[in-house]
Amino acid sequence: MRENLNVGVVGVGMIGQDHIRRLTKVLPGSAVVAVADADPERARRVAEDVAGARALPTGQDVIRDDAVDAVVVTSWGDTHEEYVLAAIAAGKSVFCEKPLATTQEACLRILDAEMAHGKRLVQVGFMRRYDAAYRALKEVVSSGAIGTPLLMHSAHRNASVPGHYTSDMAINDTAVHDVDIARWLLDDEVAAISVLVPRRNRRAGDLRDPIFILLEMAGGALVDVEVSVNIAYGYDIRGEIVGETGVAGLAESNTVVVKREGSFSGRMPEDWRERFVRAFDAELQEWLIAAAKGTATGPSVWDGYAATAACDAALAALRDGTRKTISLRERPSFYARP
Ligand code: ISE
Repeated sequence: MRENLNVGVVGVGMIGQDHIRRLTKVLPGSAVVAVADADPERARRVAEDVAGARALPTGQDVIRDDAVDAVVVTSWGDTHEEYVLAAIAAGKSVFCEKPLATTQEACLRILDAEMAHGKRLVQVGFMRRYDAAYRALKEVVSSGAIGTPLLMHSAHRNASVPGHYTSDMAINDTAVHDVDIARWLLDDEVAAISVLVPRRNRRAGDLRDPIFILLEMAGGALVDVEVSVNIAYGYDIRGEIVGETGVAGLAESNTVVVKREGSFSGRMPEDWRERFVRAFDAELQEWLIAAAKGTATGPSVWDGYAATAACDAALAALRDGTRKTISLRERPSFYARP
């Protein structure tokens, strides 16, 4: 097992730089030794700020570099397949930010490659599974305290989104988290999906915002997902599960309530980096531990495939307004439930 893991980072935008910060300043056991980005000048600037890191021309160069033991893929979603496949071919553990890939066909190519390799190498960045509040919610549901889950309500609210954000990203870059967390909390697969679009938020420009997604789980539970990406007041993640004998839901994420002048208030996170900062730390710490042993744990390629398959169906439902059924490949024992 490697004592100190040399990590290569492919894609040094917002999340890539945040992961470099946690790998070099927060978590023990690793060093960032190589970075690359579609913008070479940005890669050069980022490398300058990381002791011992080199900016290389391409993501492939980072993955192939002999000094790199393991790879973090934080590039554009459309490029994830190329880089994850290259890491598997190089036999290097890889942390891939969500989505695993932007189509289910691409996810299946990764799945076939990892199975051919013979052991897990890929962890997918579904960080909500490492969030203390979601872990507490799963504990309540798994304990049977509220009976069999019947419904789940999920709301995913961004205060705003960057200019490059598209209506499709509301599903395959944003709602993909809600799909994965519903699968994880309910321990079930999505069997069918419908998408409705209410009147547009006037702050949304050309984006279809908000959107309403209905997941029909294979076991019979229903999950409704609200995706609002111009909600203005803050970054607000809601989750509640309705069981036969009770309900369990995420509490407000603020740690302090201020009461003064006849009112009370609490702080809203600005964005996902603030709301899930501890969860991001925990997921990367788990990855480092497994990568030091030359493997991967946590959210798997199967989880990435199942979430993207649901998002593919949601995009199709968004386009023609009809309900879509989802039929996944039979789950291989290689990806058996833990
Ligand atoms: C972003 O990529 C994330 O993963 C965040 O968790 C999500 O809230 C945001 O909407 C996405 O764009």
